[in-house]
Amino acid sequence: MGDLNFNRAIVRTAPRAAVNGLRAVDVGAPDIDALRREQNAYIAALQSADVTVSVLPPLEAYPDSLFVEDVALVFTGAAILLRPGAPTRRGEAAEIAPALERTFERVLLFETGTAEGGDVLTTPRGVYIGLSGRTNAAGAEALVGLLAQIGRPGFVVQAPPDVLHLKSDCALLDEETILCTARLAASEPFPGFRLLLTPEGEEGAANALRVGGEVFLSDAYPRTVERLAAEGYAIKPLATHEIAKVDAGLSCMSLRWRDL
Ligand code: CIR
Repeated sequence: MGDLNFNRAIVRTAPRAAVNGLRAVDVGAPDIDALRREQNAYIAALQSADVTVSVLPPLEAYPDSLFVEDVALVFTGAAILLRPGAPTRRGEAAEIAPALERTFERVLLFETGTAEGGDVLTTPRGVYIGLSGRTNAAGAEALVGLLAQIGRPGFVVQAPPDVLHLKSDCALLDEETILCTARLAASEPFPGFRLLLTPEGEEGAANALRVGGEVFLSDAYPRTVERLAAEGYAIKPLATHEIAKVDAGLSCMSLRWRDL
């Protein structure tokens, strides 16, 4: 259960510059106060699931820096510092390095290609790395090598076209079940897992997050909430209206691991 049963998380307060965050389609800038309310509700939800949350200070030079998931991978006792594919986000890795050094016994450095944590689905059976516009083949290969050093098998898969990250389209729900969009499931990327598909038109719901006994799910997708509730999952609906304007969902805003 180590990959589901987190008890620690790192988040970073949204800078005012988050209104300039990267987005594929501009539907208007997020409202910074409302975005911060969404982030605060997310932090509170982690805390009520008994996760100890370290909050890093905002970085005004990096509009997307609240999406800490993309700059590192974290595991019990070890972290891997990544190299984001988005040029405007590359400097975020150096900014988070001191917090990782303080927290983890080992911090492995990533040297070749690019990879973002949004493309990495960690499961108890292995770590799935999605090739996307942000994670390239050289980066994925380098990551497989680094994961091997900490005893985790890595598998390279393809994220669907026109999707930001692999995890824009999937989330681990339990040891054997993945919430997945139909467009990702079509390439059969997760052999041996049971897939629960997001209803058509609710693809955005796939960026969910299992924390302890609950699944954090965007409140914008009622049919997915219903589907997962019918499968017996306890749902924690959270607002994502503002962060969705900068292409983010519920996994993006934290780095999560189990501290023994
Ligand atoms: C970006 O384009 O990098 C940000 N606006 C959104 C990052 C979302 N991160 C994630 O899904 N892990």
